[in-house]
Amino acid sequence: MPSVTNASGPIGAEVRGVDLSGEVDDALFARLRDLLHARGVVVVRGQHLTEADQVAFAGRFGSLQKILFSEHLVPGYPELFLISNVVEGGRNVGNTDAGRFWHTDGAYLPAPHRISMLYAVEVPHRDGRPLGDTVFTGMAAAYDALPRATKARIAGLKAIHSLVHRYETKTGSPEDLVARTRKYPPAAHPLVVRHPDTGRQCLYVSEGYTTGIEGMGEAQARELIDALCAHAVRPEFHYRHRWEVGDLLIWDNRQTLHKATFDYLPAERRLMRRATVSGEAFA
Ligand SMILES: O=C(O)CCC(=O)C(=O)O
Ligand SMILES: [Fe+2]
Repeated sequence: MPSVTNASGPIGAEVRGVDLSGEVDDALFARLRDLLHARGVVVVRGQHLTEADQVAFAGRFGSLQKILFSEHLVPGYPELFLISNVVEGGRNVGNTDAGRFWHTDGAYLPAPHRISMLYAVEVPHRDGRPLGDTVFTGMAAAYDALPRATKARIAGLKAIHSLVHRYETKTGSPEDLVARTRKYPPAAHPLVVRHPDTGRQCLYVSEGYTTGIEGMGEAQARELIDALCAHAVRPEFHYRHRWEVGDLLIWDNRQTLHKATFDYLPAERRLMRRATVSGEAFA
């Protein structure tokens, strides 16, 4: 039987004693899916997953996102890509840029990604401790903790999320990458979304992608976005994931933000394999 331990904050749970390689029975899948909805982030420890295992398990949650633009696809698996600092033959084997700022995956799309999952192949360590933690914040708890006046102020507002903006304003982005991001025009989503599975209200805003608020002047919108972002990333809403090789970390993009930690050196190898479940527009 799986053992499940909730993290101390509002999000995060750890599962041990299950094997997600090969066939995963319906009862176990339903249990993990329900846990993910309840806790926002779930780590299943101690896995040995092939690419095919990861694609099959991720596909139980819905249709998988073919990767939009990455040089770091896994040959033969268009639904997987690599996040890594490893260089082989003078070339990065994975994306080195993912998660430098608080964000939720695919917020710049009309139908943002529903669920993402990373499988840890290599994890850097120093003095026996893992490096490169991924930090999550719970957006249902963040919404609940807002002052009543703020909840009233933001009800019904829509925010603009832009990928283009992020790359255009970032120095050092290769021009061809900037050009490719222009294919994804900004998308508008409610500032407060109702989670389709839990029914909870979640704040939907991020440092990384949110650039404006519909019908609001730029300065005023910036001030509101910054205040909401600062509130959302307060430590009491966090789950900090400390990686072990063989972790499958699954998160629900509709109720969390996340950010990677770049505290490891180029020689300290980190290699993650990522699958993404497509989502739908918010109601
Ligand atoms: O590498 C990480 O810790 C997270 C990167 C990220 O933002 C993602 O995979 O969506
Ligand atoms: Fe991400």
